[in-house]
Amino acid sequence: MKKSELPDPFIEARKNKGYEHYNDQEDPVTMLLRLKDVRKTAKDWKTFKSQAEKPGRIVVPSEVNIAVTRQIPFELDPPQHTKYRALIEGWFKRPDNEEYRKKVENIIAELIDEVIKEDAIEVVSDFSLKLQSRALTLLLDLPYQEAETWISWGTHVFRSEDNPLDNDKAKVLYNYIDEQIERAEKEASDDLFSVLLNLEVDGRKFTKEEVKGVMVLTFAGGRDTVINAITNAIAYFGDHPESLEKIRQNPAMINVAVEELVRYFSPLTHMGRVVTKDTTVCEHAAKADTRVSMCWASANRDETTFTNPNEVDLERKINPHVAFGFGIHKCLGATHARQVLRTLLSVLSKKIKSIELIESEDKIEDWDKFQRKVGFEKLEAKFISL
Ligand code: EMZ
Repeated sequence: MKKSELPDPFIEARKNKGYEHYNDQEDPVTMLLRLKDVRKTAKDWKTFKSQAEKPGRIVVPSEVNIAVTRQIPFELDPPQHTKYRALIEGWFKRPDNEEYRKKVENIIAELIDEVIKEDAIEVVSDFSLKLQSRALTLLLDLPYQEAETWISWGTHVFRSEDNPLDNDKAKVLYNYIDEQIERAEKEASDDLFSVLLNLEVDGRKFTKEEVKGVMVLTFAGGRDTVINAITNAIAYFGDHPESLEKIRQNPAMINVAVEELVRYFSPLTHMGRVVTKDTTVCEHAAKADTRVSMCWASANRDETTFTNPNEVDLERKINPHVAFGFGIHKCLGATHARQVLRTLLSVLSKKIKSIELIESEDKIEDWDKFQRKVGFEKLEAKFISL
């Protein structure tokens, strides 16, 4: 098996039943595995709600034991969701702009120039974590230096090596956000903290808790997901130098190529919802107050929609993937993530001839019946310049 391959562990269960149970900290989840059911569930926010009583419950694995703040707009439903989303959406679309793209390009070019000089690097910590953190300074419009703090947090803001739900780690993020809110309160500037503090909802200013809710989502939602996507992309081009060459010859294919990589990688395996009334999904009874999850990773390999779903086809024509979610809650950070990945492909193709993959350790998620490779714990590689 090639290092960059991400096998589909859901294939049999998806074909046979369409769902499977996952026993998550005594709050079981029914994982929905087919694209059709995933979409239907995402659309029906009245039956499958995001606004759970306890914050953290729609995340799988559940974060109720570490979540002190409701993530906004992610853990709200209409009408609240609609209001908050409309207020902040414009800010999160800024990455779709030439000036922003240029800045992302500078960050990536500088990083690639750094790693080219090395004999070998560990991609997760020496490349992906740095790129995610540095690019995030653009999304938040904070000084570049701020990335150093975020790099020191490691790849996940709530997970550490020996603890999948690490309270101490969560506190580092929460305290940091509190401090930044205080800073922005004292001295207004142009960054996202200041912008949020000045927003108005229902005729009053955002509370600190609301600002915090948006910021926790911004830091947590796009952290390991983006890091895994970047590392997986490096592994992919390591295994497929011919694809890099193809992009070099035809950069116009980059947008389509990124959608295919995101489909194949599906960096967020699934997202949960709380069932509001007794119902059925996929001919399976779903009781009120239990949880279901929409398994994006499985849906994105659904053979009834995608031809050769387990192959990466960088020119795939029909690609209605749900890697960024679906419906009213679809990923707020997707514009930024796409810009980072598109620019990464562009700069790589201009500067790099090939990437030699040396050693690796897979990152495997454990969902009881399914073991899913989502990326790498470690990936040692050498970048070879053109
Ligand atoms: C939550 C989630 C959001 C969660 C869109 O995804 O991402 C996870 O990585 C976080 O742990 O808290 O933000």
